[in-house]
Parts: sequence; C-alpha cells; structure tokens
Amino acid sequence: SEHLIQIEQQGAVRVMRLNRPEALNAFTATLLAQLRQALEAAAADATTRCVLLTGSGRAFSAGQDLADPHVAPSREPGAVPKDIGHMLEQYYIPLALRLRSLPIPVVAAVNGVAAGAGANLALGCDVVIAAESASFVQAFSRIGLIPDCGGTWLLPRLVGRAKALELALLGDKVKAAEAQTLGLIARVVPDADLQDVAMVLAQKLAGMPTRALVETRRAMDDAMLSDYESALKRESGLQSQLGFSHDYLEGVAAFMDKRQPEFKDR
Ligand code: T3D
Repeated sequence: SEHLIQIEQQGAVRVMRLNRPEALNAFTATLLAQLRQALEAAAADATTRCVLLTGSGRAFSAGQDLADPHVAPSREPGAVPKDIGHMLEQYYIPLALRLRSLPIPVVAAVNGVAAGAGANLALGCDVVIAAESASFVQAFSRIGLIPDCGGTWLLPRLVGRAKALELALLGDKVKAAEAQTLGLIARVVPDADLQDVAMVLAQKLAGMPTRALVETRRAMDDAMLSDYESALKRESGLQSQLGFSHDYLEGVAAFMDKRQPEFKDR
C-alpha cells in the first residue's frame, strides 16, 4: 500500500514525516496504522535513539480525516449512525499510548496547522517545537465532540484549567507564539529554521542517556497523579535503578575527566 509516513534515518535520529500533504495530513486508518508500525520499528531498532515527528506540506495534521468512511456520518436518511469510538479504540488509543511509552524521546516539529487529534498527538510528544506560522486548533467542539487523544488530560496539565477550557470549548486557532506563551509547547522558531532546529535538538537528545530521559517522562507523568511523598519515593526507586546503569557511570566519569560522555543505554 502507499507510504503515508515518510521515514528517514539521520544518524541515531529517525524522522517520521506525515505524508498526505494533499489532505493536510489528515488521519485515515491506514495512516494511523503506518504511524504505529513506524513507532514500533523505531522502538525495536537499538541504533535509533530519538524520533522526530513532523509533517509535509503546509499542515502538521488536520486530525481525523472527516471524509474517511470509518467515521464520516452518512447523510442518507435513515442510515445507521457509526460508532466513532471504535476508531479511537482501534487506532488512536494504542498510538497515543505507544508515543507516551516509547523507550526513546520523541520531538514534534509542528510545521503548520495541527488540528483535533493532530494537535493532541503532537502535544503528547516529549518536546514540541513549532514554526512561527504553525497553529493549534482544538477543533473537536466545532463538530460536536470532546478533545480526544489525551486532550482532556494534557490540556489542563499544560496550560491550567481556565485556558484549557477556553481552548477546548471555543476551538479557536492558537498561533504558535501564543501556544508557547501559554506553555502549550516548548519553543517557536522561524519557519525556515524549523527542520534544522528540530534535527539539532533531536540529535542532542539522541546523544543523551536515553533511559534517564524516558524515566523522567514517566516519573513526571506519574507524579501528576500522586502526592508529593509518593513522587519523592518514585524518584528514589527510579534513581536506584539508574544508578546501576552504564550511562550513569559514564556520565560521572566523563564529567570528572572533563570529556564528552558516550552514552549507550537504551
Ligand atoms: O473516532 C473518531 O473519528 C473521533 C476522532 C476524532 C479525532 C479528531 O481529530 S476530530 C477533529 C477532526 N478535525 C477537524 O475537525 C479539523 C477540520 N479542519 C479544519 O478545521 C481546517 O481545515 C484546518 C484548521 C485544519 C485548516 O484550515 P485552513 O483554512 O488552513 O484549510 P481549509 O481550507 O479549511 O482546508 C483545506 C482542505 O482540506 C479543505 O478541502 P477543499 O475545500 O480544499 O476541498 C478541507 O475541507 C480539507 N480538510 C481539512 N481538514 C480536514 C479536511 N478534510 C477532511 N478531514 C479533515 N480533518
């Protein structure tokens, strides 16, 4: 079948480019399946230490393809309505979970508009940077839905309840600069620099102690749901494990020897 994700390896960084530019990279079942497959392959490849997710054309992703027969409501009178929850159960939930549990960091380089599921999958990545001309739209309420792909979990955590509800209820387009000011994303860069800046960032992460990065993500996510003391204890448990890792020995040795570390764990 057609390749809807363009994959490219640059050293230890695997670039995954959503590649349905004629449809603003809107998600079809095929595209979602290919993206999940690509994530599995990156997770399984020991030489890949960072994923860079981006889009081709003028959009990052317009979210669910509303013309896709899996979800498009039939306009025929008397037609049986479809259960669009199946699409979430079968495709989006496993994808969102895999992104969040990947054994390597994931950078999202948002090159243009990111709407609906496209916005929330991007916001679920570890470091999100965007081009100046990019924008984020919680498009769900406009078509009678609620934010999915983790939107109800992510948005209040990223920007607080007041702004989260404003974004989700109104479904207005938020420009990249405002998204950064709100704390929705990490960084905004000039359009012409996006791919380079994202690659430098991804290469930097790829050279860092992968396990520590991934445990940091997990510990922060878990800490959101727990009290202070539990977070302290979880940190301690993870720290003991990391203390036995090659990368910890290497990191401290390199610091003491005033040389660049060479991290290997994954
Ligand atoms: O299980 C389930 O299905 C539930 C899962 C839900 C997950 C979701 O993601 S729900 C949200 C789905 N996405 C949307 O509602 C976004 C709809 N699109 C827009 O709001 C806007 O198109 C954008 C903000 C993304 C971009 O705006 P703009 O002005 O830059 O472009 P445009 O002119 O609106 O769109 C260009 C074309 O793409 C246009 O087609 P045309 O007129 O050139 O033939 C437009 O219809 C089409 N398009 C845009 N988004 C979608 C789409 N076609 C199908 N599905 C789309 N999501």
